[in-house]
Amino acid sequence: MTITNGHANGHANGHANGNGHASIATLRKTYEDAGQSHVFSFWDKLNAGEQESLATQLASIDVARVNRIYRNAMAAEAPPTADGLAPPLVGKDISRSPSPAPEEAGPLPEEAVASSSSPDAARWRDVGLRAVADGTVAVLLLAGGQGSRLGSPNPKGMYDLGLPSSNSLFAYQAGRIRKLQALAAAHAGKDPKDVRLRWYVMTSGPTRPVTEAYFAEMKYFGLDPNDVVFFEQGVLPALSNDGKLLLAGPGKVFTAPDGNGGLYAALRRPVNANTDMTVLSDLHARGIKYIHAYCVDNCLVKVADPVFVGCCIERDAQCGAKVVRKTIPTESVGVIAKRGEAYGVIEYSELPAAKAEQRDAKGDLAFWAANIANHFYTTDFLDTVEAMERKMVFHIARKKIPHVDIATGEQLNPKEPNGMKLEMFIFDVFPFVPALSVLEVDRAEEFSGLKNAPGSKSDSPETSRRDLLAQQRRWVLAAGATIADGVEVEVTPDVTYGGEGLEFVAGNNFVRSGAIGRPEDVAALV
Ligand code: UD2
Repeated sequence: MTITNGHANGHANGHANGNGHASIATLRKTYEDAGQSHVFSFWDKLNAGEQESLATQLASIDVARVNRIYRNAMAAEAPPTADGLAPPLVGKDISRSPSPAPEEAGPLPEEAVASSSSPDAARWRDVGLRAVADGTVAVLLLAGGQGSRLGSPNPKGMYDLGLPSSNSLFAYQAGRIRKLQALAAAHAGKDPKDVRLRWYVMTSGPTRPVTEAYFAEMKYFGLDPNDVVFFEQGVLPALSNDGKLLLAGPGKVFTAPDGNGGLYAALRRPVNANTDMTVLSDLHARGIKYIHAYCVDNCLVKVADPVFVGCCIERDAQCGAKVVRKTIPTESVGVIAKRGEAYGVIEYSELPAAKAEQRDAKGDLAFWAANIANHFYTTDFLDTVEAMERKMVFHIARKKIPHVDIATGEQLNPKEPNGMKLEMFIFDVFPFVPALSVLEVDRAEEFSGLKNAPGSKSDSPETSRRDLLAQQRRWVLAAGATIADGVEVEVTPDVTYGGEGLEFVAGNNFVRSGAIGRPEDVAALV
């Protein structure tokens, strides 16, 4: 059936298409009612295929919800009004975050924080290893970020730090999963093939195809492909500062991942088009009770860390978060703080300078508990997030967004932020949690972010490589070996998870740099 579609200029624009284009008029009306009709500015210049793809994309966007999210995000960002009350938020979707404004937050009380260096850590490790051996633990990797600051064309997990092993971040994380499976099996006296850690990998539209292809090319780093589940977070349109959808091109709205807090909605969506299995349904089907969620870009991450998992299980916590001591007031990390009766994270982009600079009686940073995007959840808790999601406010990330100038059709690449991406933050559920389990860990052993381009002074490929090899040097020396100056000895996760099991290097003096993935690799380096 051919539908003709009269235009203002009388130009009949028939499409051989079923009801797809009968709804163009409906789509136009929806966008006009939402004050977003400019997205059709170049419609007449698009060919049939381009019109089809734009119509499909526009139909997939709930533009009224985008407007509500924009209004509420702007209201949440606005300072409290003269009467001290925050501006009202509108719509059924989003109400004010339950947390008091960052200005009212207080430092985290010391008694709220457990430490991985406490004598309890050995017991926590035992509890965690048993949970892994019992198959009740899974790993959730946040890998949907586009890594724009790093400037790499590929997803961050594929980044090669130039290590002797050439292992990527994904390879290290997969290796740690494999090693932990073996450690847990040995700890519980089980057959290693019976102990499996399921790995849920959250990608975003832009990172999914390349990530899946890389895992396949690397043969899942020796893991069973059936234990690796890819799923995808949602996207949201990017907006101009006055809330208008930005066009990436004449026939395409600019969309971006909806923030790592998009995880929660993504857990409830089928993991791919060929199944109705969701991450949540899979967790329940497999009796998985505990999840360790972590950031792809931390080269030191202890994947499914049994000390952290055990600590949270013992404290009967629904959610947990690892923290390290913040270095400087301006470090780009969220801080965990007391917000009302609960603990919540204030992101670095929203922490008032006065709070960032505030010092305690000892002269240390009052807001010292740096969030390292390393979280624990119970499956039961994840089941409850949908209800609280509507209270979670989207955050505004002001960015430089390439777009088409609606008036001239010119493609613009701004040098300054010209618009915003709306993101939900993964830690915005913490205010709903009565007792967040906070575990302080040693930064040198557990946190080195890969955020910035090569040559940057912090959080760069060079600092990641330095911190990872420094950690492994400490392990090798502690195991009784010596290393000549300038020599780099890498010990991959094939031989150790956290420095254990390196007895085989004792008494050796390493005079050549290289990677040790098996004890027999030592001979070539001494
Ligand atoms: C994150 C934390 C910050 C601090 C810092 C430490 C959040 C919101 N902020 O800041 O408090 O812990 O890390 O390094 O967690 N990601 C997605 N989808 C998205 C956006 C991000 O999966 O839409 C992933 C991303 O792949 C990465 C993680 O979330 O694994 C953190 O994202 P980021 O690097 O954008 O966050 P950052 O460094 O601004």
